[in-house]
This record gives sequence, structure tokens and C-alpha cells, in this order.
Amino acid sequence: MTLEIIGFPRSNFVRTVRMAAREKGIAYDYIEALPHSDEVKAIHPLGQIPVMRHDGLELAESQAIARYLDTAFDGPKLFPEDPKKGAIINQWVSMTATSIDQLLIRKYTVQYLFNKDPDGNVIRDEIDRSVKRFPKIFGLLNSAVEDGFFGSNSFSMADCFLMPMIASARNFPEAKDYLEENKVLASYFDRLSERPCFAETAS
Ligand SMILES: N[C@@H](CCC(=O)N[C@@H](CS)C(=O)NCC(=O)O)C(=O)O
Repeated sequence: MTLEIIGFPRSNFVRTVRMAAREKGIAYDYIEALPHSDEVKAIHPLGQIPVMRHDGLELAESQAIARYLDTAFDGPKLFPEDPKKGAIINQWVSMTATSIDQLLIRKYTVQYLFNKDPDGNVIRDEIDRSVKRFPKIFGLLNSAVEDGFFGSNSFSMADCFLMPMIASARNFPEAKDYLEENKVLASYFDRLSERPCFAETAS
């Protein structure tokens, strides 16, 4: 059975697993569905995206899906098999999927998009709190991509998690400014933006 990836294109985590599938050369059917839709709730008990189906397996959670794609299919290994290299990529994937997602997406991007007063003005409390943490987070990301990729000198699953988050956050002014100031990160983002896995999963 063909792999099915289910979710909404604007979701950073959906883009992550689509990028991973593209990098590995896995053909898949993409089924557009919103969080909390019946299709998604049938697989993820909390209604979150992405979810997937393959060969009798139904699976939720981006990290679980990422690992399944990497182990069940041929193609380049996105979690390196060398234990130490693999551990470093796991470290960055975990930090990105938790702390960095919270800061750049949930407490920043999502606030700009959806947290508005009745007149349609953005409510800035959470955004302003997040921006105070930007120097530290952008600084650490700037250092982490010094070898050309995220925590590595070759493309890995950590890049699949980070790139969609930067892409979403940079649509808003403070993240755009911090990205421009952190020149190693900015050039990493520009270079990886050209990669087919990223360019082809924008929508
Ligand atoms: N831990 C989940 C988080 C996924 C997640 O937050 N997805 C967002 C879209 S990017 C979502 O479904 N949001 C709706 C919700 O949390 O209710 C994963 O890694 O897959």
C-alpha cells in the first residue's frame, strides 16, 4: 500500500515529514486534512497533524513518523546510523520539536496569525515575551548550523524539523530581523530553501 501522509500544508510538522519522504525518494499520497478533523482524530487521539497510514500501520506524531520513514524505507539515512552522530541528530530533533517549536511557532507565529482582539488587532503579550528569548535561540541556531547543516555536515532529519519553523516564523518582523542578523543561519536557510524537498513542499 502507498504511504499516505495526512495533514494541512501550512503545518510545520506536516512539512517536516513530507520533506523527509521527498529526501528518501518515497512516493506518497498527500491527503489534506485539518487538525481535529474526523480523518485525523481517527489516528491521533489529540487530533494533531501530521498522521500517516502505510501497509496496515496508522501512526501519529511527527518524530514517530520521521523514524518510521527512515527505518522502513530505502534511501539516504536521515538519522545517521553511527551511534554518536545519530545521538546528536536526535538531540537537535528533540529540541526543535519541543522548545524551538514552542517559541517560534506556538508562542510567536500562531499568535500573529490567530490571537487577535475583536477589532482584528494582534494581541502581543505572548509575542513580546517570545521575542525577548530570540537573541538566545537565534544565536544557538546560528552556531548549530556552522558545519553547513543543523548539528551536522550533511543533510539530516534535524534539517527537516528546523527549516519549516524558520520559514513560518520569518513571515513576521522580529524573526525576519533576527534571521538577517544571524548570517550563518540566514545563509543556511537560503541554501536549503533551494533543496527540492523544501521547495516542493511549500503548499
Ligand atoms: N507533538 C506533535 C505536535 C503536532 C502539532 O502541534 N501539530 C499542529 C499543527 S503544526 C496541530 O495539529 N495543532 C492543533 C492542536 O494542537 O490542537 C507532533 O510532533 O506531531
